[in-house]
Amino acid sequence: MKITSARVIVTCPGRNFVTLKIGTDEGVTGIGDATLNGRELSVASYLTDHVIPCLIGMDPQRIEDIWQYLYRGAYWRRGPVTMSAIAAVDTALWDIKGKMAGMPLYQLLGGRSRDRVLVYGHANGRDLKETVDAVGKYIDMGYKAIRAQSGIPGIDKAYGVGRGDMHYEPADARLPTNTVWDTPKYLNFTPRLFEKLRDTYGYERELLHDVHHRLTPNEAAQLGKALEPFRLFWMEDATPAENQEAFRHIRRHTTTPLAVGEVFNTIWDCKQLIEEQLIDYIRCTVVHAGGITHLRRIADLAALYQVRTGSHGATDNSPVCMGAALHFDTWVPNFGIQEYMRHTEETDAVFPHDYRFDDGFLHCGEAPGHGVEIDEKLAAKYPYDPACLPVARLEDGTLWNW
Ligand code: KDG
Ligand code: MG
Repeated sequence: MKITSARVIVTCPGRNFVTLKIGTDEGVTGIGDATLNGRELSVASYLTDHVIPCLIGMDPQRIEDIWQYLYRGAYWRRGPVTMSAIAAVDTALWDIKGKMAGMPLYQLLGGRSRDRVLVYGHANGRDLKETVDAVGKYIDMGYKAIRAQSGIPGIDKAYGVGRGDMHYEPADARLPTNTVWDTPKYLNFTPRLFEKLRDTYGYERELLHDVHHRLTPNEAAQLGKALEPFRLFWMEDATPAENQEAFRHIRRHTTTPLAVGEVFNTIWDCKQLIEEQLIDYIRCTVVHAGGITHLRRIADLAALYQVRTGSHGATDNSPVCMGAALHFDTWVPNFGIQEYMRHTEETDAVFPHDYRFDDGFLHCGEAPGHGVEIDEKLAAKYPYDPACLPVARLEDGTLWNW
């Protein structure tokens, strides 16, 4: 069997997505997500200019060997562009293998470990009241786990606050928008938000919160401690994790569960965090961490240390990534939770899929492969529309972590 074609499809049905489609001499095709929010065309070029010429003629059944070829063979390893490109190839090849076998992807991985996949949705509001109401709406929709983010008095454009009724989409302008960050205001406000949420809705639902890399290790330790009475499912990205050791300090001072990893690309980015049991959940997902083949290695390492998975599932991961992630979640023994930010109707129409939401859980489908396709005619109607993620600055103008 041979790969006879591979093409990159860039489309913007409300937001930008990059998809790799691989064709074979047996007529079976597979697709993989290659979207890197705000840097989409770099992955498109990496694939078109550097990867696709190597793929033509290769045997698509040799998923592991092709992964190693693209990782070791480039000499330049790791990084979000390389690993998203490798992920796209890997996802498309697992899709093809599933279709050849006539089996859904989770069966190829080892079969079901669970009947359904617990997901968390995103509730956000411009202020405390709006956020409390938004959490109520998610409870009404059946969600068992809800991430709460709120506008903060005195902070302009806080992370996680949507515009109107739109899904929260941070990549909103051709050049990065400026947002302002103020740690003391955030630290004063956030425990009050979760106190109010627990007073209003009790302790039955899981609540999550994303700090989005804004705090120092000691500030993160303070916040974790202050949130303990409100029993969060997790506190995410409390401090930037390039310095994995920083989590020792946070861990020593709080029992609030810690989640990290949406910006990680390889097992090396999380090795110390996992081996020293400095986190509870690892958030890598298919598209940014080298595909199913590599994500499985990360999850297996994590399982040794009772660290569970909590894959990134923002809208900038396309339905192709979500479909593949749900098969992974259905199999992976040390599953924790899956993030689920619903895509718009336009996006769902471009990427027909067989996964479905029911009562707080997602179910992957039974179609062979990962169960997601791309409607290329419809995709062509939505040309690429460059959009950047914002930057954050302190009130004195110092650049901070967005
Ligand atoms: O592209 C960046 C988003 O994916 C990110 O800001 C979303 O932090 C995020 C999350 O937890 O979903
Ligand atoms: Mg996050």
